[in-house]
Amino acid sequence: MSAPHAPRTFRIAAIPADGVGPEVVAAGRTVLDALAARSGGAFAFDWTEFPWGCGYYEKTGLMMPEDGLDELADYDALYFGAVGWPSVPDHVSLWGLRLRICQNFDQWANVRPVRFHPGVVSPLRAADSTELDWVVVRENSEGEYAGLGGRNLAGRGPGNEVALQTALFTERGCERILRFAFDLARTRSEQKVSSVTKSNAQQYGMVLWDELFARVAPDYPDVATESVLVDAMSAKFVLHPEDLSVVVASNLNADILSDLGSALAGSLGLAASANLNPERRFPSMFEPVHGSAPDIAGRGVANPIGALGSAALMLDHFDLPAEAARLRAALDATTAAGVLTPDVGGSAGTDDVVGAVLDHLAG
Ligand code: GGG
Repeated sequence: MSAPHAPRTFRIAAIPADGVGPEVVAAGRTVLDALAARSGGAFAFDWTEFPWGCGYYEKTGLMMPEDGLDELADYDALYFGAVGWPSVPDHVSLWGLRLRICQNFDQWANVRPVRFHPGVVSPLRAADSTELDWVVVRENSEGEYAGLGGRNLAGRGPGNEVALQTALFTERGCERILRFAFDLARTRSEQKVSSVTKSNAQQYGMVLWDELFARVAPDYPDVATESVLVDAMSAKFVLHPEDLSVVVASNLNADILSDLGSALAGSLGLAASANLNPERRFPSMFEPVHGSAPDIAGRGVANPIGALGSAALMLDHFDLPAEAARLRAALDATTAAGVLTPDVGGSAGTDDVVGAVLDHLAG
């Protein structure tokens, strides 16, 4: 008699962090554990929670311990909530936790799918019946978020302060994210990559990006391409969403465009994301696109769909595509049934949404 398969146990570091982060991470853990319980022992999750974030900062002066990256390095994945709280300057909390993790673990590809959710009214869907199904690919390691620059330059007195914020574009960094976008486009029904810059005004880094896009594109003759300025692309998101499939842009531009995209889909609360280290030398991190939303924190009304969609991306990363599809189908069935939080026009609480998702998974 052959021995039963040993279950695959995925070790996950949960970092709920701030505001609504703990509520949506708890939602994700509940749903992922339910999927594991239904897998007949095929896989399991072993969770460790790290209580880092602005509360930790208030006690220690740090967003995470000095050796926090060492603590995370051996996990199979990181499941993140949201960072930011009014008592801590936003740049301190962001750089002290989320960006510290992304940059040190070389999570250079931030994948942000944007799509309609059944039952959710969106500004675009109200206008016509266009389907929306894009992926925004964000360069996640350099660009405008390279952390380069300075203030209080020598020789300038009060009232004359100058600040420099330098964007870094490397040939390696740009080329790898462009190839990532092309490879992703090849897996989709519409094989097209739209590259976004502002190279008419930013004449060094973004011109390098454009040149690399033109150099890489011939390696993917089966994929359609366009190069669009970011201002024009913002208009295109609204006016011609049907023209888009994979949109690749620098750190800042893609951050802005993906927020616009998720608002067009109905709410920032719906948007999922994966911060990937494609080489798998370091753990990748999965998190909703939304921030900590202090105005609704602790009220039980945070939309968990973005965090649950991020859990689906994590299942893809673990090579469990059928489980990821099952979870996405349960999310769609939940929104289609009108179980919606207030940000998408409903009156359901976070737990109601989780309950409905669990019911659909069980059904
Ligand atoms: N869950 C994502 C999150 O907490 N975002 C907060 C934020 O301000 N992020 C800026 C960024 O994505 O670079």
